[in-house]
Amino acid sequence: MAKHEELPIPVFTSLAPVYGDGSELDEARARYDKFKATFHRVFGHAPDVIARSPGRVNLIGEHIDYEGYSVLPMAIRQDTIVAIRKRDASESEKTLRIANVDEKYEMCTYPADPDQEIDLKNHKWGHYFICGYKGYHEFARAKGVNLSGPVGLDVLVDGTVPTGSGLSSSAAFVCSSTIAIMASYDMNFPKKEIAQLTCECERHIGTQSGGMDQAISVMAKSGFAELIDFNPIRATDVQLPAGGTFVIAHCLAESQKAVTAATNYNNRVVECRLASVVLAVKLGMKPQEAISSVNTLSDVEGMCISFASSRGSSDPGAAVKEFLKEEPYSAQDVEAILGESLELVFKNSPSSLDVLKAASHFKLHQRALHVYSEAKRVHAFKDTVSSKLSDDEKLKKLGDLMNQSHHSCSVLYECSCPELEELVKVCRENGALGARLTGAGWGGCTVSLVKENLVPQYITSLKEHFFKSRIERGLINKNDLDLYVFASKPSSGAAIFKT
Ligand code: NG1
Ligand code: MG
Repeated sequence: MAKHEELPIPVFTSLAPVYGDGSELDEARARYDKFKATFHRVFGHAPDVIARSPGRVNLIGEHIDYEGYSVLPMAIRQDTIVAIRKRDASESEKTLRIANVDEKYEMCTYPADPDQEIDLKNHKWGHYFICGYKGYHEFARAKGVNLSGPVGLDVLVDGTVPTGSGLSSSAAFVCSSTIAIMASYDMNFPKKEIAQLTCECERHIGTQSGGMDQAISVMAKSGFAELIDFNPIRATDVQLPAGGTFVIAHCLAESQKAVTAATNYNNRVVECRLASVVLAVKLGMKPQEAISSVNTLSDVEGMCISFASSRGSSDPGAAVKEFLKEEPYSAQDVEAILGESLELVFKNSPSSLDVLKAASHFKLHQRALHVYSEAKRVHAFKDTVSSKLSDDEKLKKLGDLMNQSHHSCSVLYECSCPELEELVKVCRENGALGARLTGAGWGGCTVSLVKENLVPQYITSLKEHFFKSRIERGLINKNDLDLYVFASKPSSGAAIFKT
């Protein structure tokens, strides 16, 4: 039997394989009926095809995918659906019209030219569709497929993943767009190729993302979390222990990653790159060779472990403690070690040059220690799940690992924020076995592991101790509470619906 990741995106003629057969299916039916009616109202035709792709919650393994390390997310029920109808060129002008069921997002219009530049200085919600559009054309071209375009597209989007929340609304949108575009050309490819492709698509928005979000959104299987490996992308099913449930809660600070990339997300990618190149040089590699061949901390892990073993340890962190100073590095400090200006080191990466402009120092020691320790925690999590411990013992250990992960994100990686810290504290005080920020951080959600039988009471306590005062302050509407705190089961990945 072909491996899961070798299979193409499933194509369905009904919603049940994705949305089950309970009340969720009834809700999905109502949503899709309304969606199709809206499409007809806006564009005067029915769509050719609809694709869906879910958001995700990352259980453990934060800010390490772009360093080449495995992560362990699960898909959530909330998703983005994208409907497309191709207009042939004779029918009207060659434009992409992208509408949203949510009126707060105004219709965006773009030229149909797949080589258009995305105007990153003027962020618009429709840019995420264009990421998929550009990326899919590049992919097809590389495969030698002729897309006989450009034509015009009518596009409608409906997303239920809360934005800026660390639940990957962006990947849900980019993946569903890319897959809908692919399906509108009546094509399909193995999931692992689509996971790789969609990751490259999303980089058109200017974040130097790893591939976790797209990989899980494309490859998820209902009932399982997945261990995602990179280079090459691979997904291994992880059956979570019985008796535990993951609860997601929003700290109500929104993180707009596409807008803050230079100081937050891309900054950390650059710091990790500098840490790995400096480590390589300290461990004996020639600076020019390090600059040209070392990109991530996983590239220098072997060298770090060789050093560690000379000290009787197997922990690459031993090399970090020995060779990277705890005090922040200035650009000049790093340039003195590398014998090269940082502008030249990053000359091929405009978004990294933006980081250099915005940064006054680089915390190489802390970022590298986080990455190496977090990479180990992912494997400890997976090993715990498949160990012979009782379910209760497993849950306790998984909770501890989640707490350690949060500590590392907060103290070493500094991607938390006061609201997330408060919420994590409230989660732990109210019975979570473990709680941590999830996703990029700097706002967004926490994920906590809770004994299944305590979930209703736990959610009530979070409402009381975290959300109530925020409702009183008018930050959120009481009726929307269930959007901000909910339990989540592992759901299924991307799908195509032919109507
Ligand atoms: P979110 O939470 O969606 O912003 C981001 C990256 C991931 C990963 C996490 C941190 C994108 C699309 N996603 O996720 O690849 O690096 O942060 O673990 O940039
Ligand atoms: Mg995102």
